[in-house]
This record gives sequence, C-alpha cells and structure tokens, in this order.
Amino acid sequence: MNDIVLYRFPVSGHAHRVELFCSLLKLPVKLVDVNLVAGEQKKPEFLSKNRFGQVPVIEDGGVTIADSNAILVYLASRYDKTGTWYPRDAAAAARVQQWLSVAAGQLAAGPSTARLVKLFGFPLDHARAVTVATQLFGVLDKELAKRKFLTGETPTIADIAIYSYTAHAPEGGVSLEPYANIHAWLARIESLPGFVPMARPASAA
Ligand SMILES: N[C@@H](CCC(=O)N[C@@H](CS)C(=O)NCC(=O)O)C(=O)O
Repeated sequence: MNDIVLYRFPVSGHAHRVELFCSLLKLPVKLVDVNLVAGEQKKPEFLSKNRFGQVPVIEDGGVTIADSNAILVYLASRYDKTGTWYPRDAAAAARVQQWLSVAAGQLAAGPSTARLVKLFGFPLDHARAVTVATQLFGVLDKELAKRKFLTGETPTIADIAIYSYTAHAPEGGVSLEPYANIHAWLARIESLPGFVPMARPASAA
C-alpha cells in the first residue's frame, strides 16, 4: 500500500485526530506540514485540495478528502476490516455520528476556540468558549460514567474525534480537574496500541 499523504499543522487537534487514527489502524502515512501562520493554506495550490483552505486533508491514491470527521469516516470505511471503528449497524452508526457532530459543534466552539485564544491570540470570545467547554465536559463526564468509550465498550471514531481537543483543553485555560471519568477515558485511549500524542506548543509548556 502507498503512503497516505496527510496535510497537517502539528498542533492542530483536527489534524491530530487523523494522524492518531492512521496510527491506530497502522496505515502508512507521509506527514506534510502546512504553515498556517504563513497562510500557506490559502494559497491556490492548497485551495485546490480543500476549497475552505484548512487542514487536515488527505490524499490516498487518487482520492483527496478534506475535513477531519469525513476523513475518519473514509479511513474506517475503507481500511478497518473489523468494522468496529465505524459500525455498519444503522443505530450504532448514528450514535457515532452524534459525537462527530459534537466534535464539529461544541468541541470546536468550546475547548478548541479557547485554545485558539490562549495559544495563538485569536480575537475570539474566550469566556463564551469556556462556558461551552464546561457544559460539554459536564455531559461527557456523565456519559463516560456509563461505559468505557463514548458509544460502548470498544472505541470508535467518535472517541478519536473528541479526544485531541479534550486532552489539550487545559492549554486553552479549561481545567479537566473536575472530571474523573474523562480522565479515565483519556487514559484508555492513550493506552491503545499505536497511540501517538499531539505535540504541545512551546507556549503551553
Ligand atoms: N471542519 C474542519 C475544521 C478544520 C480546521 O478548523 N482547521 C484549522 C486548523 S485546526 C485550520 O486549518 N485553520 C486555518 C484557517 O482556517 O485558515 C475539520 O474538521 O477538518
């Protein structure tokens, strides 16, 4: 199998969820860093891969896919022979999709946005982002009291989509201290064979 090319930014949680999933599936990957600070993602060459000018994007043979959650669905559907990461059963698949929507919704508006403000100085509403994050983590912690992973006793792409920005929430000034069940879930993901962490920005060290 040829390498899957992953266009990423090393401290992007959206890109990390793809890198992590490739590693868990043991897929060969060539990482290509896109310099978001220099605006490389808005240049014509990159816009031809993703019209929204954002990482992550993958190229797999002749297939180009943008959007982290779409990429997770693609990789699981194409390469996970076990069928457990993105279940075929209609109700189980819908339960995974619910969390992918949370990843694109509350996770992006909450912990991800708070991190953009604290680490990169984006002029966004930090207080609102913290409120969204706190509400999200309250729900997440209660859910994770009931089962090992977000939708059941084994991990799915829902867990991968939610993991990176949750684990790195403290970089955005959102504490994970109150959430024992989230801590245990993060540790379960980090102990999966093939787990790779996301880099911590120097400013968060
Ligand atoms: N919905 C997209 C969001 C991706 C996203 O927000 N990427 C950020 C990095 S974390 C980006 O490329 N930002 C650069 C820009 O918007 O110019 C996904 O899930 O992939």
